[in-house]
Amino acid sequence: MRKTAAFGLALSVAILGFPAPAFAHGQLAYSVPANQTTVSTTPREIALYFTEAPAQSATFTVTSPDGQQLLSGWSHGQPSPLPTPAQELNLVDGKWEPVFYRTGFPALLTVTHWPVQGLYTVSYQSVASDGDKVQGTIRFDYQGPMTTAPPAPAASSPHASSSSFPWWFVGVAAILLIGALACFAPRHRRKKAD
Ligand SMILES: [Cu+2]
Repeated sequence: MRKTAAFGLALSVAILGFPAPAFAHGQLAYSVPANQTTVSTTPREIALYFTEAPAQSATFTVTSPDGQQLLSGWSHGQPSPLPTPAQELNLVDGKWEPVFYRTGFPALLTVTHWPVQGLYTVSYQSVASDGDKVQGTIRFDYQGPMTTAPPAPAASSPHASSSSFPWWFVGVAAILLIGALACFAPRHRRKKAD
């Protein structure tokens, strides 16, 4: 009897102290490539599907078997149906009720290149909308062709920089500045004349 009580206490401490992933929200439900699989193609990106859209502040890494960082950026993708519903638990009137999520909200991670074959590690770190920690790691075995790194974004490549830099913003800022100067300058002069 005492043993059972002790076990029950230990169990509740374990549950309270170390919440299982199912107790947390906004978790990873699915990925392409999937965890613990072998990849023989050359994906341009890795898709991580969460049960809610990952926070803008989420961070990701893609690490090659030899430790190279290969993430060049990420974006939110189109929500799409999960192949199998993901279960999370919601506390309803003091009871944990299972909730099934059928839609995945992806983070699309762009990979610079695939320098070697072997075990790649993808990690994610975010915070769910209710404050739950969202973090974990997936691994897959890349057996596709090795690809080379794209040319480094050099300063001698004005084309690349002009396409991403919002020059229109500079134009708008300049117009606003000129407008502001035009408004303030005469008043200042008049005051001085007085
Ligand atoms: Cu939660």
